[in-house]
Amino acid sequence: MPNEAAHLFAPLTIKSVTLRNRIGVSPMCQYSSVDGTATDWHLVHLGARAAAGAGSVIAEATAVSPEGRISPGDAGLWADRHIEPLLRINRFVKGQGAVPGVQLAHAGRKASAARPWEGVAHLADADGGWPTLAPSALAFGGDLPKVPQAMSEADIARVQGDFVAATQRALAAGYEWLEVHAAHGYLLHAFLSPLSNERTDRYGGSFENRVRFLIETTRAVRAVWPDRLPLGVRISCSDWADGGWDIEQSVALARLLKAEDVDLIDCSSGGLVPHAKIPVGPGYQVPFAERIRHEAGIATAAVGLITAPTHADEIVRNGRADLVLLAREMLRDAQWPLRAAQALGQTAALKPPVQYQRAW
Ligand code: 531
Repeated sequence: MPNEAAHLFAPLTIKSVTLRNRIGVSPMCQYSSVDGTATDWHLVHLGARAAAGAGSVIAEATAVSPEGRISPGDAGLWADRHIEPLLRINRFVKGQGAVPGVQLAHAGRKASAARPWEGVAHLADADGGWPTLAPSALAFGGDLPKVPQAMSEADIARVQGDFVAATQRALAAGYEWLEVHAAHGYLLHAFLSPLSNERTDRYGGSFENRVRFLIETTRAVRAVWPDRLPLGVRISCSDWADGGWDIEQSVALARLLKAEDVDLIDCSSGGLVPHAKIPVGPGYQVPFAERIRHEAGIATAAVGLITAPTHADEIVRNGRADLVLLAREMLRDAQWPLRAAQALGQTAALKPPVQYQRAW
């Protein structure tokens, strides 16, 4: 556990990787890849935020297989052709002093959907939709009514293999931080929650059975992701729904993931059912990060409606989380880290790029 005298601009070392500060760019879908391949958009989008001083820049949910995409525009690491364009981006990100990260994902029953600006709903087969997979044949509902196929043990083994292969490609693509996406109602989260997992085999029913798919997948990923590099897991700490997954189970899961040599839990919530009652507000998920950090003794990232530099700094100073991830705020203001350094009197800790220094 890093020392408690940390603040937003204190470095953070996990395994052999040091982040220059506690500010991370949260993985945010751009839906702008071409058959999974990154474009100039991604270079500019991620590169600009690295240049502006983020400690880590975590690339969007990146699918481990074509059917694991949320939309046809999702990023991918299911093929070797995906590597070179990402390597170019990651060399730039690293050259700007940020740690390049990626979130590996499988969208499960929420896959095969339109890009948000094209309607967000499940795609009809005629519009390029594809069959979806999940622990049980239960649809998410709402805009995502497709009933998924309940996965066989062979499907489970194949998808775990896809996560392993994507991890190996991520290493080749120059990433130094890997996050497994087990949140927001996607495949791995769907196995965790009793609201989406009605299996009667060893992957369903008890807590131990419902976490099995994530634990097995994380173990397989850890085995090929170098020990010297940080591995994180994003979870939804609560489904915010009766009978669903909750923070108590999340603390127990975090302890199990720590035992698998996971270095950090990225604490989000929701996404499992359309009727979740989420008390959204500034830092509404920070209490989850704080509880897991103290009760499971593992580093955590806080995310969710964090916009003010003083709020982000307070989260770190009070030991509520080790890292603060900004999502939409980073879309509004790529220069947030530089502005935060000024606001917090930390301009000695973070300089603008030399090309921009005369402007700050
Ligand atoms: C927003 C979201 C947050 C929390 C629960 C559900 C959804 N994001 C999540 C993104 C995709 C776009 C919507 C991912 O996690 C990939």
